[in-house]
Amino acid sequence: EEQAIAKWESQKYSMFIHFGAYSELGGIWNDERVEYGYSEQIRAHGNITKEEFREVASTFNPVNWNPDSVAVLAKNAGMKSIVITAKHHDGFSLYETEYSDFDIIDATPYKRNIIKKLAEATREQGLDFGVYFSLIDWDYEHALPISSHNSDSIPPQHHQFNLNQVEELMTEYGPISEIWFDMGKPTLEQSRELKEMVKKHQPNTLVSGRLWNDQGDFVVMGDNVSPDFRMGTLWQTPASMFDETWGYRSWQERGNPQEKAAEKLRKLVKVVSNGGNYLLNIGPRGDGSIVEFEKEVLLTIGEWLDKNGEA
Ligand code: FUL
Repeated sequence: EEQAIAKWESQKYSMFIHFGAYSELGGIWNDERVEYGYSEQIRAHGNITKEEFREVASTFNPVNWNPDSVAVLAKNAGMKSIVITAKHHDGFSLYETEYSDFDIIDATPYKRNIIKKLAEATREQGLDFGVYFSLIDWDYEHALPISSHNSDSIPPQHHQFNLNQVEELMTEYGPISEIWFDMGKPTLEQSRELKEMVKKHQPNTLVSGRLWNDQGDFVVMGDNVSPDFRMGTLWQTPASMFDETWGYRSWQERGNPQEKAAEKLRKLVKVVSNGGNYLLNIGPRGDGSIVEFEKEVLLTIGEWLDKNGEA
C-alpha cells in the first residue's frame, strides 16, 4: 500500500475525462443553450426528465471514440494516468452494470464497454487507470430527487446500489489506481463501507477525499482551486479547460490554445511545486471525437515538459 501511495504521489500530472450521454447534448437542450451550470449536469440545469434523458442516451453512439489514441494523447501530454467518469450524476454508466439498465450496453446503440476498452488502452501505454464515480444518481429510483446543491444524503437502498456498482468497478477492470468519489452527503458509516469495499478488492486503490467524512486517501481541492503553500498531505487539484464546464459544451468560446496551454502549464507548475497532483480534464464530443483545441493544449504542454524535464 505504501508503494501505491508513493506511486500516486509521483504521478503529478494526469488526465481527467468527462464523457457520457450528456456529451451528446453539448450544452444544448431544445435548441437552446443551457447557460447555467456545468454541461455534464445538463439533465438537472436543463430540467430534462428521466424519460427524455434516456432518449438522449438512446442516440449516444460515439463511433469516433478511439481509446488507443486517447491513451496515446495522455502519454504524449506527459500525463501519468487517466481518470474517466464511469458514472456521473446523471446515473448513466460507461461500463456494463448488472444493477441498472442505464448503461452503455443496455441503453445505447454503441454497446461497447468504454471503461473496459479504455482501461486496456491506458495500461498499454504504461499509464495508470482510475475511475470517477458519483455518489448521487439522478436516474436511480430510490435516490433522492435532483437538488440544487448535489449534496443530499443517500438513502439505504441507494447506498447498497452504490456499493454494488463500486464492487463491479473494483473487480472487473484490473488495477484501479484511484477511485474518484464525488458529491452526495454520505454518513460516516456509508463512507467507511464504500472505502472498505474498495480496499477489500484492491488495497492499492487510492480513494478521493470526496468520499467525505475524512475517509479519503488524498484531499481533493475545490474545482480549479490550488493552495498557495505545501499542504503536508496527499492532495490533488481537479482542473477544467474552462471554469464553466467539464463535459463537452459545443458553444464554448475557446480562444487561443497556445495561451490556454501557457495558463495551464503555470497552474501545473504551481500545483506540483506545492506537492500536489494536477488532474486536467478533457470533454470529448458525443461522437467520441476529441476537441482539437484541447488536444493542442495538451500536446503543447507535453512538448514543454519534454524539453524542460518532467512535471
Ligand atoms: C464536481 C461535479 O459536480 C462536477 O460536475 C465535476 O464532475 C467536477 C469534477 O466535480 O463537483
